[in-house]
This record gives sequence, C-alpha cells and structure tokens, in this order.
Amino acid sequence: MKVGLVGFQAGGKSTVFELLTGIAPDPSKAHSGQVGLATVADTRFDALVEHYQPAKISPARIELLDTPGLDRRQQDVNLQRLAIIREAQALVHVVGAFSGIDPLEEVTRFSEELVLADLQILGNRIERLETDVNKPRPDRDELRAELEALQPLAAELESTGSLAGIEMTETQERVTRSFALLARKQRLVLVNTGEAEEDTGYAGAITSNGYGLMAAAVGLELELGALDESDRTEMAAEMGLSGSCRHELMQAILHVADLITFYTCSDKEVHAWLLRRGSTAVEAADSIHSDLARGFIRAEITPSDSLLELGGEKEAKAAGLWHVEGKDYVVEDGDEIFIRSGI
Ligand SMILES: Nc1nc2c(ncn2[C@@H]2O[C@H](COP(=O)(O)OP(=O)(O)O)[C@@H](O)[C@H]2O)c(=O)[nH]1
Ligand SMILES: [Mg+2]
Repeated sequence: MKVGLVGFQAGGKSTVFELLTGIAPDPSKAHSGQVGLATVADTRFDALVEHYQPAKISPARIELLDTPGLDRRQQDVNLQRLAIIREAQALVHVVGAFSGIDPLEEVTRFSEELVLADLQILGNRIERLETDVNKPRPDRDELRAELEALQPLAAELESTGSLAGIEMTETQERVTRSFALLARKQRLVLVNTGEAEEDTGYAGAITSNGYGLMAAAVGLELELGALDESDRTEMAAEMGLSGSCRHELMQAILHVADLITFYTCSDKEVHAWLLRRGSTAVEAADSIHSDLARGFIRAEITPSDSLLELGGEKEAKAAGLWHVEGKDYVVEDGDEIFIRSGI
C-alpha cells in the first residue's frame, strides 16, 4: 500500500514527506519520486503499549511516495509526472495555500490534469478497439466487450471529472486495472495553510466532491517538531496550532486509503497492523504471516477500546466482549486479535 503526495510544485509535498517520515527529501530523487516509511501515529496503540508494557513495540507503518509537482504553465511535462503517481493506491493532494493560492481553484485545476491524463489513456485504447472490432479477428467479441465497458467510463469521466464514486462492473474493473486510473483513486486534500487558519469557506465545495479534507500549517509543524517538548508546547500555543497534526494527518490518510488497524498484543510485543477495510480474519492472519493463514483454526477477538476501558483482557472477557471467530469474520478497526493456528 503506497500513498502518493501529489499536487503542483511548491505546495509543500516534500515538507509533508519529511514531517511524516522524518526523512529529508533527497534532491537527486526529485524527478523520479522518493519513497519513505511513515510511522502511523495512533493514540490507541500508545495506550496498548502503556497497558502491556511489552519488551518490543511495533507501530504500523505506511509507504509514502513524494512525487515531482505538476507545472502550472507547461502542461506537456505533466503527463510524464503523473505517470509516477499511478503506482500510488491513494492520493494526498497538498495545496500550497500559504502562498496565496485559492484551495478550491487549485483542487479544480489539479483534477483537470488527472482527468486529462486518464482520458488520454482511455481515448487511445478506445480508438484502437474501434478499429480492431471491425477486423476479422478471432477475439472480436472480447474486444467489443472491452470497448463497451470503456466507453461509458470515458463519458462519465468527461462529464463529471471523477470515477471515484462509481460502481464498476467486473469487466470494467478487469479492463482498466492496468491503467491505474488517477480519477479512480481516493483523495485527501491537505490545505497547507502556513499559519493557523481562519477562512475555511472552501470546505463544503471540496468535500461535496467526495474528497477528504484537512488543513494544517505543515511547514510550521515541521519546525515545531524539531523543538524540545516545552518549547514546542509554548510556541504551538502562541501560534494557535495543535502541534500534533501528524496524528490527525496519519489517521486521515488511513481513512481515505480505506485502511483499518488491528493489534496483536502480549508482554513480548505490541504490534499494530494495517488492513484493507472489509478484510477477513484469515486475511489478517496472512498479513502477519502466510503460515498463520494456512494453519488458521480460529481468531480470538477483543475490541481494544473495551479492553482499555475495562482495564484488561480478563475484564473484557468477563464482560462478554471477547469473541471467537472463524476465517470469514470481517475484522473491525481496533480489534485485538489472537490467531490460533495449527502450524
Ligand atoms: N511559509 C511557508 N512555507 C512553506 C510551508 N510549507 C512549505 N513551505 C516552503 O515552500 C517551499 C516548497 O515546499 P516543498 O515541500 O519543497 O514543496 P513541493 O514542491 O510541493 O515538494 C519550500 O521552500 C518550503 O520550505 C508553509 O507551511 N509555510
Ligand atoms: Mg518536492
């Protein structure tokens, strides 16, 4: 799972990358994109660590991809830059509002770039298919089915500028998979405000497009992060900042990426794991180790919020909140899981 930091040049993408990964952007990778691991800030994980006092702690991590920014004037270079974004499963669009840019206008401009790039790919394929279906080829029926699957998608994209909300048929999923369409990816708009923000008049219009939205003074938060705790608290209070946007931002990223967190806990290790929402217990087992999935017998579940509230596993069990589930159990955000496995 890779989350792409995207947007026009000088919006603050690399600043966000450094804030979340702790890695200073490498100028030699500015054109190709840079990947780094960000630790997921998670108060529930911190509370579980406090409770179990384990020998080892393993917070969840997520891969971030810092990408070269799009050029406002030179649209032709953007197609190539957008190709780098295709490998990301979800997008964080960093909007440099600190330099006076209007967030709403910028979101519209950026979406137009993505739509143009997708339409070019779809259009090329459609054009090719339109010729090929008229040739005496053995796979004519298949090609016609592909053409009929793609045409409404191109039309939808052209008229609405998005594919994020639509239900695709199985054929449509299959024939578009290799395109990794940008307009299909879930998106969080991160408005980089430069200082504590007052005007949020743009919010309604952005969220009504189906995008997640968050505002933060990313540059200042990065500077705050370099201070020791008492200076940080003082300066944050002075500037009206939370000083903890990392937590909010990581959680917002998990939300748009449709990821939930489950935990495995003992006095040896407390480990947070990310899982696609809707995944089953056996898929959770597989994300830990394929052997655990192969030998899966059952999953023992305790909702971690209840465990923390009641003071422990035993207490949660006594309250009837511990439950045993099979392979097909759909894991919930916050589940503490113990996998019984025969291997
Ligand atoms: N004043 C101000 N400058 C910022 C802020 N965030 C980033 N910058 C500056 O804007 C410039 C571009 O930021 P960068 O993260 O490299 O943008 P990118 O091109 O999107 O990767 C850099 O000089 C940053 O120091 C901010 O919140 N406030
Ligand atoms: Mg950059």
